[in-house]
Amino acid sequence: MDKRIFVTQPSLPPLSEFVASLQKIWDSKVLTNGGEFHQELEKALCQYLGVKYISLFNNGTIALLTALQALNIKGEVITTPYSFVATTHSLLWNGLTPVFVDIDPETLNLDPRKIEAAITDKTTAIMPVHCYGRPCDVERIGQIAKQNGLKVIYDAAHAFGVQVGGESLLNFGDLSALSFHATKVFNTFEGGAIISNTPEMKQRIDHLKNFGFTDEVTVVEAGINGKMSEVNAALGLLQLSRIDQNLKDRLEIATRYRSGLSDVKGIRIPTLDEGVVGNDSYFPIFVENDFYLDRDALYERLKAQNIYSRRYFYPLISDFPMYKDLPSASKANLSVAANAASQVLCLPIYPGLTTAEQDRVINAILPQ
Ligand code: T4K
Repeated sequence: MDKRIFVTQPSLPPLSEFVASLQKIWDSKVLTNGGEFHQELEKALCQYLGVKYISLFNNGTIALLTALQALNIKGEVITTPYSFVATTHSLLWNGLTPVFVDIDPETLNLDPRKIEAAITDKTTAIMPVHCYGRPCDVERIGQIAKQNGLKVIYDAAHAFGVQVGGESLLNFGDLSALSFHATKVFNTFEGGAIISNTPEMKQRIDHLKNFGFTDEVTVVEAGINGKMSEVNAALGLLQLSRIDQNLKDRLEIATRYRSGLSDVKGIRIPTLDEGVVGNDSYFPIFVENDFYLDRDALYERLKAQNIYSRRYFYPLISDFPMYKDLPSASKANLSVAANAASQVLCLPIYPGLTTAEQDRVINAILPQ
């Protein structure tokens, strides 16, 4: 049997480099609470990403929870059902009511044309997701938010390094939350961050992620422990030194998949708009009705050949038990998302996936 191929595999620096960083941590005995590696990584990421302020977190979910706290979000929040479940869980953990709005079939993100109809007098924010690192219609969402006095918190877990018109996608909205999980383009084992636009907001977020402490004896808010450790931050610095090569490797794989699969009847591969620099964090294909197999049959066929693709994002978040009874979770309200969830398959993509392995994936999909 051929070697197993998973949907992703984390990139790692040479162990010897990491051991050298660990030695420094062992020598200093500073393990966490905003040590040197933490500060250095914040600076390096601001520069690399082209953002003003960043606050590092222990994971993307706590970053989302904290972003909602930082903006005092209450009541109802408009969001997408087509995402990883952490997006909506962050609302529930803040005592907020998610209001699902359908997605656009091209961007696969919240459809701005449908947002306004979902706004009520309880709506205070929009939480869109740049799904697969594909940019939301940030201009239109920004206009809608402004006209209706709403905050925008982007779940940018997939959007590391993505640019639109030469600018970081992370600069749009009030806040953006990133994930540095092992499965992401840039990983710190576990990790995350919030991007903010003012020094006051960064400070508030930094207080919130450290129990609300502002000094040794003063607690100004009911904060949480969202801090990234020195071990994760040290790893992040090493990962950052290789990120450009990693993104290049991803682009090469995506290009090979595109050329191998673009003429296959019934397989739709979404493209990026002009002016967008993507990150190829995922490689979604959509298995349409005129393909010779249905999506689940193709998923099983790949699995039988030791290729572990994933159905990100099926089921829809709105189909999970804690959300399915919300009025906005109805199938009729979310038909585009339901269709995408029934057709999507994310193919393996990660630096180190060999051309022979890529061809194994392509050949396993081609009609036999
Ligand atoms: N918002 C969005 C839009 C997100 O996608 C996510 C996370 C979040 C928020 C929350 O961010 P974090 O709190 O996680 O920082 C994975 C990840 O656990 C999750 O981070 C990610 N989204 C989601 C899309 O995918 P699973 O359940 O699919 O992961 P798992 O363990 O099945 O891993 C997939 C494959 O990756 C494995 O088959 C093998 C490989 N793998 C995985 C891990 C963890 C490795 O080779 N090494 C590893 O350490 O959820």
